[in-house]
Amino acid sequence: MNNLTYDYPLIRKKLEKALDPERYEHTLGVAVTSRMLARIYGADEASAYTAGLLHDCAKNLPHKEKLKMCEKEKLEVSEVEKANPGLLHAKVGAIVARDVYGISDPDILNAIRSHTTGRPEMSLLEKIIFTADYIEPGREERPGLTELRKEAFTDLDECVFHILDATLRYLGNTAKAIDPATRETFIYYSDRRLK
Ligand code: DGI
Ligand code: FE
Ligand code: FE
Repeated sequence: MNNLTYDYPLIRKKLEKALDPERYEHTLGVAVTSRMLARIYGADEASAYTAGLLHDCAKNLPHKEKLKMCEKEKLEVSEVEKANPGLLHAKVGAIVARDVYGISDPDILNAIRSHTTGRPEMSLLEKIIFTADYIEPGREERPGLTELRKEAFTDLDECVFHILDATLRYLGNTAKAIDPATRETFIYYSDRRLK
């Protein structure tokens, strides 16, 4: 249980300045959805709301700035990330959440870091943020989204698997490079279903 309290009005005010209006709306949708999932699955609701609010806090930073921060933090930037610097908003987001928003809870920082690609053996909070990001009410319709929105509240691991499956299909159609983490996460959650 996390006994920390967070100044949500202040966090929201800073986020509203840092993000474009659509991204800010998305962020509120992810935060509330994460909180509902936390209640269903017995995760800490404050952590879920906080991680949901902050998961995209680096989304509107210029690519150059994200790359600079990775260098400063000695974070490795892979070839796939160099070709798709948008991916960096997740790992840079964890740094911004720590340094700009004062978050120290490692589970919250991990949930921000892993929210785009996922990772094998995600914590409950990480799975909640990963899922809420995909299903929040403001997300535009896409094939299977109605079913995923139901499944998120009944079988979280199966929903994580289906989101990864949909993401890999989408990436296959756009010919964008797949991050090894996305593939590893897919294989991990695919293998677990068969056990
Ligand atoms: O930041 P959001 O738009 O809310 O959502 P997100 O952080 O899940 O990012 C979504 C984008 O990330 C979407 O366009 C697909 C892309 N993405 C996810 N996994 C990979 C990926 N892009 C590449 N190139 N490779 C991946 O493995
Ligand atoms: Fe994101
Ligand atoms: Fe998001």
